[in-house]
Amino acid sequence: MWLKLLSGNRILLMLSMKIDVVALFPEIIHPILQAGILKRAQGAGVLSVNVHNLRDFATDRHKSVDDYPYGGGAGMILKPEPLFGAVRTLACQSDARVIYLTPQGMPFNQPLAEALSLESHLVLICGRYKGIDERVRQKLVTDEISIGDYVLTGGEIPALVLIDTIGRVLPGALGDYESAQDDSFSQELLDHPHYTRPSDFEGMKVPEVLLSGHHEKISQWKHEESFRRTVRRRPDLLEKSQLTKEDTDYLSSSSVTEDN
Ligand code: 4FV
Repeated sequence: MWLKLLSGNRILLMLSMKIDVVALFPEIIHPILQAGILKRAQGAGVLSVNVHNLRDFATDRHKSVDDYPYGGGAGMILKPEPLFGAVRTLACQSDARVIYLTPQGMPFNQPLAEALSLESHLVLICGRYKGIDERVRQKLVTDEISIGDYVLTGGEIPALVLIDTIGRVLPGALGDYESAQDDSFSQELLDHPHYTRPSDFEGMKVPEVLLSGHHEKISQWKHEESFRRTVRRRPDLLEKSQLTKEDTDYLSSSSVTEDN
């Protein structure tokens, strides 16, 4: 943790986060960490990610990590010994959040990512096959998180979703610190349309207001577009968002349905 002096003598408290990942296929995870914002965040010291092969914690001479389920049924279960060995080794000195990625977990979303980004140490357990022995969940796991209501072949991709989403909101990870502020979901509204040069592409023109330099009108356009897009595509998000008087007027106005 260290302090970074920003312009206008604002001080930024630089937190660094450590993430340990326990996976049966660590090779799936490495490439994603060596590119873009995640690579820069590690280079800037705000994030360190260590990926561990579960098989390295196997205790029997066959290095087995899975076995048949008691009570029968299809699929294999990840054994307790390697998982207990891994978590006890990795989370011993710290008050780490031990997160098991599973379809039975709490839904992952932006507010949860921002909450987890305040932690100093996460240990991510990636499942495989039918799942993990229940005693790991009872004794070691502090949080169960799902990235969505579908079934993947393994927990490696969900772990990467967490690392990427959390990594980019760590102070100092993104170039200009402010940019995560106006993302989709950070205001509980979907993001507004974006345009760049040329202002006229094959006859398709950029909205005049964006070329006006009139900041008040531009931010009003951005909010209205975000709001309309949210009304059309994700009205469920509106329950959580603070609506302006204009928003509620718009909702009660007839033009809601007209907007395609
Ligand atoms: C998953 C999800 C997920 C279930 C069986 C791994 C798989 C296999 N994890 N959100 N959806 N996990 O599908 O987090 O063990």
